[in-house]
Amino acid sequence: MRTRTGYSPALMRTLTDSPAWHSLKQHAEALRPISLRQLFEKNPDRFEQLSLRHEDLLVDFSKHRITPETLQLLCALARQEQLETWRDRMFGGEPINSTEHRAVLHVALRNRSERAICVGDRDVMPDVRRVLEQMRTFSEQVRSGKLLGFTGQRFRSVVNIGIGGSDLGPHMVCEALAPYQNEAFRPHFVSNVDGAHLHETLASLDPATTLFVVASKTFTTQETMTNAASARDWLVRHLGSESAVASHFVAVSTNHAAVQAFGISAERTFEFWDWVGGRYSLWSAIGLPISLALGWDSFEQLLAGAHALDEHFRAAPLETNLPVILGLVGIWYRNFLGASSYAVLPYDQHLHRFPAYLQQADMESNGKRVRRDGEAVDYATGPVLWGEPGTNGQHAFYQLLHQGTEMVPADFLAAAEPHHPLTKHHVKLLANFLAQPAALAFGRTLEEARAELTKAGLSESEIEGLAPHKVFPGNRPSTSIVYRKLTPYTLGKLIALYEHKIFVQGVIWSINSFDQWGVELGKQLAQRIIPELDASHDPVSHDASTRRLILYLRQLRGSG
Ligand code: G6Q
Repeated sequence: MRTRTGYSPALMRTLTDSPAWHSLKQHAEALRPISLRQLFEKNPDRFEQLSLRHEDLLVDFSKHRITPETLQLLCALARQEQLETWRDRMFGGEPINSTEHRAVLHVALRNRSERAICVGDRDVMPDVRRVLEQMRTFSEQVRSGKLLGFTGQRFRSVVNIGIGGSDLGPHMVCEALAPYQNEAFRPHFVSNVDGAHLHETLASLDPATTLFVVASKTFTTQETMTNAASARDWLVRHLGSESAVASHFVAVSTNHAAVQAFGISAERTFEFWDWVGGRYSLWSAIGLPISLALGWDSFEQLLAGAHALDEHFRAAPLETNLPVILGLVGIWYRNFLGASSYAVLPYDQHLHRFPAYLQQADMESNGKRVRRDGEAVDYATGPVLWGEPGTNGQHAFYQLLHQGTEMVPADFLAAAEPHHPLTKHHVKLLANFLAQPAALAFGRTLEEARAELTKAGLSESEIEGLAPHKVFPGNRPSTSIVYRKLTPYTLGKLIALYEHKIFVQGVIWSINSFDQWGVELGKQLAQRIIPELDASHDPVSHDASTRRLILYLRQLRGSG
């Protein structure tokens, strides 16, 4: 019997019962007592054997609690779970988002080759190229001043109104590539339904020179529709005419009818498709604020970088495949060494939104507890992802990374060359970027701590009291990622690297990384509560806690 999702229960066996899983469990037990210090002492070729390069991007896996054998066993797990087949199914446009019956084709959006990419028997590339051309023309017209606002003035700002996948990607990219922005034209992002976000953003803007992009795949999202309506009111109020909306608003959506009902014409609507997932959409017209703020060449370079990484992911053997190894190393910690969180620590101020962006990409994709076939998993899936730029984090949460009771595998990222002229700063930044992973990996023993305190002239009793606190257990794993400079091309590669890493892990865990049912329930409840906040009847249908909170809020707001 085949289920609705097309999987035959008779053929199914649990991942945790599989040969590759068992081998990894045994291997983990054997490796557990061996420290990174010992692994480095035993094998002087670790760096050569456990680091990978793609163009100028170097990824060093050698400070992980792994050996070359670990990678072989992890690759065997990937083969057992048919990673290559799943990868080809994604690139082949098959509906691998099974609960929504959709293809997953963000790779088509940045396909710079002549290769056709089909959904069913339809090549999607002509549509992709048509919308890219529409974006290019529009961005160039706005940036050059050919397209003007309602009062005949040049646009100076764009406000992207969107949330989640329609905000985090373009926002992160515009921040990451701020050195490519033009002073005369600035991007702004409004996502939160908290009126403070829109109110404070608009306060600094001139309506006559402000362009709004309403970015919403569905064009029904409560936050975005509320912000868009208030932004339209603000514009009409200041420019004195409803007709101003046509010149100052554009939309990015798959819902043409709702866009038209809002008052945005078909020519000012940028299309995308149901095979583009929200959190994978910055490469589509959702990237319009990027091309507006950074210019078309930069946007194309971003696509080109991602495409280069896609080609690597598609063709490189698993053993030398960057996203595959990054993903498998994550599986190693999550499933075999018990790590529950994962930190991304860019030593790159421009990447300050990167952890927040990856938080959505990773946690919304792999934060799932049932497999594709609907059965509950009996193993851990996506970890908690978090992070902040270095060196700021060093003066905050790194204490826990070094001496806490949790092991948190971390990715450290840094560029060899900065965009600014303050070279002395950059040397210090890089020194910290190198020092932290080394301190985490190799730590400081009790003997070393004692020796340091003796050298500092402390008494024997002072040394005994203090030395245990100065011990760093070490053996704490990290990946170091180095690139020449944070260009649009490099950023495209980095994002695609993480996207495919998430895909790899989803395949191993047999989960659908491309739906997000977990965001539904809270949304439905909020819709029910909206009228109740201003009503006078007792909201008895709620649990006792929610009911009393509603009543208290009504009282504080003066309506209860
Ligand atoms: C992303 C999610 C989610 C989505 C937002 C916005 O993968 O689906 O973050 O992007 O809820 O949705 P709309 O673009 O439809 O407004």
